[in-house]
Amino acid sequence: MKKLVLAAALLMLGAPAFAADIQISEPFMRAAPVVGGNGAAFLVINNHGAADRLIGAEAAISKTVEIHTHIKDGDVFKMRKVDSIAVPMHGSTELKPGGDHVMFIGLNEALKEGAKVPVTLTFEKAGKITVDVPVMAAGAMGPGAGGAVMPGAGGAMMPGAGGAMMPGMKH
Ligand SMILES: [Cu+2]
Repeated sequence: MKKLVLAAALLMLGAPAFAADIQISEPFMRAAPVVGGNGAAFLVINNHGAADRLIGAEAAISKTVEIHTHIKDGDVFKMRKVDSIAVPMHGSTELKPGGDHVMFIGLNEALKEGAKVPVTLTFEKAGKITVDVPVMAAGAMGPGAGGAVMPGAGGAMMPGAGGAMMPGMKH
């Protein structure tokens, strides 16, 4: 029943019917003060249809947008670009800090807390879905956490890395 209501709502908004199977919830990204730096967005992909895959993302806020995951290399978590993220049939996939995320490389502008950033996600079957992603505090762990900031996680810099953010801390 919930699915039917959602589908009807999307149709009224003029969204393509085929995108109704995919629903995005709890999107957020972290404030990032440095133009030319990096940002990351996190969200939950809910799939009410057949298995699908997130295959790309676009946004005007940065020169490059990639889909990233974290891999454990010894004791260190490192980010790595991936071609796609699987979304199971009638299941959900969570993009969250420390795991999968949408990565914005080379920000055209600073990401200020309180702003909303349109991000277009491309799915193999459902096509393109644009989400307004709210910018939360640096180090925020998500909307469900009440905007709680992980101590020491906001804007940690890796010494000698030319100002690069420490991947494990940033995401
Ligand atoms: Cu990343």
